[in-house]
Amino acid sequence: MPHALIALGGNVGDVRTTFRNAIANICGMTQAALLARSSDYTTPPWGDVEQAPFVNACIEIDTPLDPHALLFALQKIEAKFGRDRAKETRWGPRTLDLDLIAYDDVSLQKPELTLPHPRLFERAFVLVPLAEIAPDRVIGGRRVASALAGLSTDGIERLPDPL
Ligand code: A4P
Ligand code: MG
Repeated sequence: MPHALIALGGNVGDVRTTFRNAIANICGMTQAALLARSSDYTTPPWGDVEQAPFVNACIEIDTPLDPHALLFALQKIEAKFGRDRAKETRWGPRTLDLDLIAYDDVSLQKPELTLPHPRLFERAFVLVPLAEIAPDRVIGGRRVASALAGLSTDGIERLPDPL
């Protein structure tokens, strides 16, 4: 089955509990098996908006859904966990953001779905958890661990595993 890498982020509410429940929903709604899950990390907010620190993590799944159907399912899950795009600003606070980072070696350049994720290599908050589960994966011609080596990871800290 195809493999997909998904980045999770959030900075409103009990984000780590949201992640746990959202991952269960992802597996249920996309008929996916969870192949890997990174630790959770606290990360300084990225972008122009003044806001609380984020929690970020990454997972790898295999799923029979095609990329568009998978993204649609991820957006439904975001909404289920309180995300309301109509009320938020771009790069602003949110309960749950699910970004599709890569889907096998598929390359797509559509506004509603760009693969691999277009801003992946600018973002240590994605690459740090990704490098924990897939350091040697080559995405868009770049090895994850090498791409991370070129970015600052200041302020990013691994959170202890929950009991
Ligand atoms: N879209 C296109 N390609 C993709 C893809 N590969 N995966 C489209 C997911 N979505 C994709 O997304 C906007 C549109 O992108 C969607 O309609 C989708 O069809 P969105 O999730 O509604 O908007 P967004 O999340 O505000 O935009 P974006 O660019 O995903 O923003 P970010 O950067 O994810 O923004 N700082 C830290 N430390 N950690 C964070 O997680 N997150 C943000 C949020 C800002 N700062 C952060 C973090
Ligand atoms: Mg997003």
